[in-house]
Amino acid sequence: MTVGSIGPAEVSPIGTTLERHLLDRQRRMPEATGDFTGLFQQITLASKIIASRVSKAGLSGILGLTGKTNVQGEAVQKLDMFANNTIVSTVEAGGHVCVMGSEEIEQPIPVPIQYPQGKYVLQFDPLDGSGNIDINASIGTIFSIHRRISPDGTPGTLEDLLQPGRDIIAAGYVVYGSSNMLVYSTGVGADGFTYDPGVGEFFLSHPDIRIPDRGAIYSINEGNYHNWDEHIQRWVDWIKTPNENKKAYRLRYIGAMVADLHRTLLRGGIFAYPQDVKNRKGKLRLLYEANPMAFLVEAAGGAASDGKNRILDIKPKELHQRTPVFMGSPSDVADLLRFVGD
Ligand code: P6P
Repeated sequence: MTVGSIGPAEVSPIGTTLERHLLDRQRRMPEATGDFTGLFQQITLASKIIASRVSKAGLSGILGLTGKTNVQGEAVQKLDMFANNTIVSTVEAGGHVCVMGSEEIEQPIPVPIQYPQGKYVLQFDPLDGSGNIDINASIGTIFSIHRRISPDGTPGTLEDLLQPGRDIIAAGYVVYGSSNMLVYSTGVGADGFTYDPGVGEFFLSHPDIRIPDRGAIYSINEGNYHNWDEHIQRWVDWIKTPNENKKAYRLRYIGAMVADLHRTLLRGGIFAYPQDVKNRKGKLRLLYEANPMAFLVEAAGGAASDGKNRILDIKPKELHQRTPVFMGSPSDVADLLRFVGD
């Protein structure tokens, strides 16, 4: 087989890079202009830069690489702002987006007028779970892409950002862990790519991820038990109690939504961050945490609810609004809803 003749259906001898996967997808869409592929490549580049800096974060106390002044005496941004600025500067010049929304920035992020105002809208949590950095636990980047609804060629608007999750055209995350993985979906199925730092590329390692119908793990911060509503307390008491119909579920909680949901996608089970007396609307953000992760979970065959409604059906009202989150294996989410619905 000569390398040049490999078609999309054949497996390349070097494995399938993310770029190859995106180009194969583009070739299957005659109307594709390459804008989506270009935007995705910019996001991927930003994630590689972030991964490189995150891997050195542990040196900050020694080399002043993070959050202090570095060896040249330059002020160095905190990692989450570094991640935010890396994504913004990598994407804005590409001409594929008209506006961005970030957990780190209060207002919509406009694309400078010297750049084309593209047809897409990008929202992201640049470094989810950044509290885990100091203990070298997993963190991640979460993103979602919508099409703009404001007139083409004009600066993007807040309304472009306040679209429901069901209108997302693609979403993904990068988890910076024992290995760095990127998982994305354009709506049907989710594909996982593992980063090879020696090559500097993501390679397809988890094609067509499908979440099990039921798992054996529940993921929730039980330290909030006494702050929860009674029906959540009853659900947690039930899920960890064995009976004649079920074993006790095991508790796993990494403290970074992207990592807990990555495990949930691969192993099944349920991730929950309910509302509580301190966070009556929940803690997690709808637009750049819950929506993209709900899009991915549903694309992999799972379910994602706020306890009453499908998360992707929520009509956003504010850029940083919060929502309760229950997502994972469909049967596990259905069990939870039986308690919440009581
Ligand atoms: P808690 C990280 O700070 C985060 O936003 C999510 O990634 C994570 O699931 C949650 O908060 C953890 O919150 O209150 O359990 O530390």
